[in-house]
Amino acid sequence: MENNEKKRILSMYQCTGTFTLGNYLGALRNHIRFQDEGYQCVYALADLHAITVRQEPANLRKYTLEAYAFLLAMGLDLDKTIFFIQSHVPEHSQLAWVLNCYTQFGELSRMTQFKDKSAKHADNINAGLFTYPCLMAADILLYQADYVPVGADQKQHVEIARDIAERFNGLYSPTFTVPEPIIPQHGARVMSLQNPLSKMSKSDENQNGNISVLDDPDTIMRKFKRAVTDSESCVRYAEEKPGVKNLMEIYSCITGKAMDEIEKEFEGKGYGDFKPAVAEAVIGELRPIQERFRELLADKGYLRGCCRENAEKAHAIAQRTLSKVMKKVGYLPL
Ligand code: AQP
Repeated sequence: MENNEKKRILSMYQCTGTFTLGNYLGALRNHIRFQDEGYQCVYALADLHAITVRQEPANLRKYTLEAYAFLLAMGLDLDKTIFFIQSHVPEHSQLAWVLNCYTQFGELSRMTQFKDKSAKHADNINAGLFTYPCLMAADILLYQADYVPVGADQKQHVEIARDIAERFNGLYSPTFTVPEPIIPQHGARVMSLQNPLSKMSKSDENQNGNISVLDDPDTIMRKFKRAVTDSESCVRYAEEKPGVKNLMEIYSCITGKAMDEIEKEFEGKGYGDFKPAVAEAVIGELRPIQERFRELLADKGYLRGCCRENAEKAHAIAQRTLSKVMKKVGYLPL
């Protein structure tokens, strides 16, 4: 049941690979908490966005179902949160087209993610990559979302969604809620274990740099043991020690310990003790989720049922917004 009194939070995740520890600690874990903090959460897997970069079809299907099961395994509660797959709700593509026509070429040209991604995928600078922010605006505006939790890299996309909403509301009459970006308080930015100056990413070519949330304990231990640190061998939180700083942030995020507590815990000990301790904390955090994930993934019928039911719930909300929009732009009703 839709609860009109609760503020609505919208978030979507790309299913272009297995989630990393960065996605988990920086976003997913915090976002799931919103469902118990008095918000109505509408979450989705952004498979329409995913194909702005070429995907292997079988992998996209696999990653989508796995990501769906993973969020449920983490505790996403379908009685409180609507959780669906973007391509199952056609209103996203429909509204995106309309919003394309209310967004200027110049605005889209200024998006830093477009510049970054087109530099990274120079052989496939497709129109979808360019108009991605219009689809993202549609994702948000369809649900009349009040808040969108974002990392700093996505803030520009929420701003353009706000601009598009205000423009449309101004041209016609109030149609869309103008969304606010929120940066969750406990959102750690997890860096690559091999290059602690760049963020941990699903698409990192060096798989030793990222921890996948489905990595087994031995792999997690091995990756942490190989993590790039420095020659000082002292567990100290400092900007000039980005590798150690990153490991301390991961450890702190999981154990809840403050930096000075961690420094004290490892006083007189070197990285040979610290790195396995971080690995153990991560393994312990992920173990119960991985177990639940495997049970859920074995029950594809249940997962498909959840996808269908939630797509219907999402569609019911999205359709209301889309029909208002169609009426306002002057489309002849069927
Ligand atoms: N390293 C990170 N630290 C903290 N937060 C992170 N997020 C991503 N990486 C880190 C946050 O995760 C959420 C979901 O992200 P996404 O799946 O939509 O895509 P992304 O940000 O593009 O993640 P990746 O892993 O870097 O994917 P690729 O490699 O495909 O580009 C977002 O809230 C994001 O901030």
